[in-house]
Amino acid sequence: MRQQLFFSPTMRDVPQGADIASHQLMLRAGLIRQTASGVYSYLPLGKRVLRKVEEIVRDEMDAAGGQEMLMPAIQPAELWQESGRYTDMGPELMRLKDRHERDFVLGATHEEVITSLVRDEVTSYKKLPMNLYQIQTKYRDERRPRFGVLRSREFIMKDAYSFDADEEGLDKNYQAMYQAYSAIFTRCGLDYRAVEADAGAIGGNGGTHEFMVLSAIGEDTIAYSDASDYAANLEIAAVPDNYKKADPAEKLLSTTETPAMKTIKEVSNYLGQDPSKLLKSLLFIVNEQPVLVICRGDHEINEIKVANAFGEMHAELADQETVQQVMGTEPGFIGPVNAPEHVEIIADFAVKSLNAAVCGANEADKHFQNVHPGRDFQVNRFMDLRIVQEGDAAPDGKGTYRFAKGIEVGHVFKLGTKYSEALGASFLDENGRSNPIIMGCYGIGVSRTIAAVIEQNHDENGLIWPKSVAPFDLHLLILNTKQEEQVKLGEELYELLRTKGYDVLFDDRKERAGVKFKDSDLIGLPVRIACGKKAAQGVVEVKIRRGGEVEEIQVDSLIEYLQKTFEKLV
Ligand code: 9G3
Repeated sequence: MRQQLFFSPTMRDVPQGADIASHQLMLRAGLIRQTASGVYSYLPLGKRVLRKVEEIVRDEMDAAGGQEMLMPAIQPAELWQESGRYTDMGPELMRLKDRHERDFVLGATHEEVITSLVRDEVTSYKKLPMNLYQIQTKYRDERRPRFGVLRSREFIMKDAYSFDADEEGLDKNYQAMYQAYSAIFTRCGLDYRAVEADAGAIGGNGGTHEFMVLSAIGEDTIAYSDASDYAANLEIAAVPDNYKKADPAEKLLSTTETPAMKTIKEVSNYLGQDPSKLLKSLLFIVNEQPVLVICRGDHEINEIKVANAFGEMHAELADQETVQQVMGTEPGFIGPVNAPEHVEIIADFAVKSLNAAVCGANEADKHFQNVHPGRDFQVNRFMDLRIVQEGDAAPDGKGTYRFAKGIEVGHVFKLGTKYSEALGASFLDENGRSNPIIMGCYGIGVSRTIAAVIEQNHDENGLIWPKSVAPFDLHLLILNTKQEEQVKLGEELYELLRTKGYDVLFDDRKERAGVKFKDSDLIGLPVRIACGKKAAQGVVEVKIRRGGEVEEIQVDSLIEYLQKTFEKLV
């Protein structure tokens, strides 16, 4: 490709509003341009990278038994009404009406469409297992799109759906996808971890893993063990129940004036008690029922674990007046002692060991001291309810938790029969009995993967493409287009390299050498060949972008040098 006519406008300066490297570099190197907030055009350079990533995805998905297809982005609302998600999903689900005033959604995902397709076409166990996938544009109306294509409102996803007659079949498909994802992200040159995750908006009853690319700008926090390969999204990272039962109470329960002392910090300072001796009491509403959730004062309640404790998707904190109405006082003074009968009390495991704690007295400006969980109040269930902290014991009994930030690029779910039952996708088994099809679903953020690759592969001069996803293999430069011998050598090499199968970006522009070098470092192709002052002697300068090594190479040994170089290249 001759760069003179190639549509890849580069930018010298960091564009306003682009706060992370991948967003800045995708704009500056001419991969994308913003069309609207969270909506991007992929320019030819960006489209080439998309195609490289998609080809790796296709290769591994097909090898794992996936069958590629393509579903519509415009989906009839009826399907989402059948699954119940038309009302469940908020403004993030983009909705529209057609010319006949019929309701449609813009596809945020495709469980409804694929399940309705399969229910009409697959009715016998003989047609199972099946794994269908697509690479297609998704729409999610993010409230605050940011970080370029990392959190955009339109993005490219590979989404796959597996269909099995039984759980063993699902496990096999799940494992096949798990392996395929590991191969895909490895081939993209990514440093990633597969972590246990929360099912979130999809529901389903089985396991689920997220594939996280380690990056300081990642929005997710990974909690991993420093002595095993256990890793989980912080949202669901578990703590083991290795708290010993409390010693017997030594003192009687007593009431203390704590005027306007509401927060853990205020009460702890006022009473001179360490936060780990305090009880934090939060009133949640789950399934319209009030639940008092207790944890140690130095811990944080994990709302997702509270919801999961009741098999719900959401558990929200009660607002001030609900607390007043249910507990008889304001949030800062509620507690489990003498709590109203109908309020269920659940407590984090760590509460078990306290024997002289402090908690709200369910009266304004008063707290109890010397509270003993077994004596002064009953806990319906001790559970793992808190957000783990670095240093906590990892649940597999090996080592302790460390945290890292991650970018979610893949997510695999065991769906079970949630959608097949909701939409009536069943099959006749060998005994002629009808059963709901067992499903799994598996997503990769293809456009997000590009940004993740950039986050892990750039320096102060620009991009550093891993060879597997680079938009071109080589950058061939003529340093001075006024020098006849440089032009001649450049043209000859352009032909030669292409006949040898290299994908070449040929910088034939009438620009100064300095500009060409800067643009070449910015675009970040793996290897750069410059025809400069020594062109007449048949010598070119070759630079490896990663590491910056530069060598002068005789043209007649260039092909051999490139073959050896590409073998070693990441
Ligand atoms: C929606 C909207 C946003 C969503 C969803 C639905 C996330 C939604 C989860 C999934 C699950 C899997 C198939 C490929 C792999 C991921 N955000 N999820 O279902 F309507 Cl607005 O998408 N889907």
